Amino acid sequence: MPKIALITGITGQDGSYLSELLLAKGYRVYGVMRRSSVFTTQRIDHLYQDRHEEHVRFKLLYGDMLDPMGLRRVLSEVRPDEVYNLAAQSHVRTSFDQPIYTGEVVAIGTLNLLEAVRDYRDSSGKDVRFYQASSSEMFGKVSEIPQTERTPFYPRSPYACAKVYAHHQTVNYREAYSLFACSGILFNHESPRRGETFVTRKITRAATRVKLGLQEKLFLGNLEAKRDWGFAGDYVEAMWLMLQQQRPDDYVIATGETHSVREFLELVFSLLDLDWQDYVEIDERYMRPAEVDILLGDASKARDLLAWKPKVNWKELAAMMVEHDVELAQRERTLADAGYALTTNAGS
Ligand code: NAP
Ligand code: G4F
Repeated sequence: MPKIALITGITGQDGSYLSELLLAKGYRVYGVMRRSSVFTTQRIDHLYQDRHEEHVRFKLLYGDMLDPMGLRRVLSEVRPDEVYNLAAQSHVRTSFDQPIYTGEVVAIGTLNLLEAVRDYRDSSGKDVRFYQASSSEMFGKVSEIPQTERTPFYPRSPYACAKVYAHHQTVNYREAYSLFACSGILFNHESPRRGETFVTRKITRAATRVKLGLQEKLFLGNLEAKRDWGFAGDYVEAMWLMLQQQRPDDYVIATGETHSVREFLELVFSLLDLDWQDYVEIDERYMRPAEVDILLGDASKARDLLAWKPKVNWKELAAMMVEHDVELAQRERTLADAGYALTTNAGS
């Protein structure tokens, strides 16, 4: 019998890569998505549009992290072996504008799911395994560099505070109820599927559009913040590995390299033979009330116990995103030349 996985946040960046990975491993994959008035399945359309074998092993169900009864119904319908909780209001800047909503989805939403998983485990007798998408944002105002699983948390945003709550709840369900529950403390991971309001994708989208004459300026906030950026495709493999171990635990997943937003800008614009200083303007709207200055992860534990290490480095990641976004900009150029009005991303 194939294993069954349930993924919340299936329509997001990580949900799409994790679905591909699990389908390739022979899993049946069920995803929880929110009802929306517009299509939100662009990142996973390729998994069910083709009449492949995958088509019958991939299914979407409606659900919301704020609807505990609905989550219970989904669990009893799907009867999963593994549950991956990737759903979140995941944008840090937005969490300052919507702190309560972010807290409800990220913190209470995770608790809703943990409770549903515990009851489902107890009533079905299945040894269900749970993955929680924890974040390096929890380290916030860092007390040491690099950060490990033992580094204290010091969250600096409503999003990070909510992730700390969800992280501790996950540990507590492991200790209090013997749930096989793991947290991956993932550092920033990007890809051509990254949301366009996160800084790396905002930069690759803008630089490629500038190159093709579709955009004149790029407005950004703090260029000095440093992040440990990896490739999302590598990071979802770590999620799966955590749930295949003998015992549940928490792991830092990172590349061990950190770069500033300014360095990322320089790299991306130079790949397109452009000077970023001709196009970038600083805009206060993109500054945060409290900033995380530097993140740099030490993933030694994952390397030693999971045999995990990243395959794509920083420069390869930037090149992959630029290559993808050049194609996107070329398609936009063709539409613009044919007289269609284009919408641009509002940024965030
Ligand atoms: P993402 O692209 O923003 O995807 C978030 C997903 O959550 C989307 O599918 C979204 O659905 C869904 N969602 C939001 N609110 C929901 C709700 N109330 N009920 C059900 N689903 C809801 O995020 P990502 O980059 O894939 O990240 C995946 C997870 O890892 C998130 O929990 C994030 O906080 C965490 N994380 C990410 C990183 C990173 O660098 N990417 C690092 C550490 C941790 P819609 O499509 O309908 O909006
Ligand atoms: O790309 P960002 O918005 O990502 P951030 O805040 O690090 O959060 C991401 O990674 C976390 C893991 O550490 C995840 F948990 C979280 O869900 C999310 O995926 O911003 C990166 C840096 C920040 O310091 C920000 O201030 O870029 C700086 N920045 C400068 N100008 C900007 C901009 N960020 C955005 N989004 N937009 C700007 O114009």
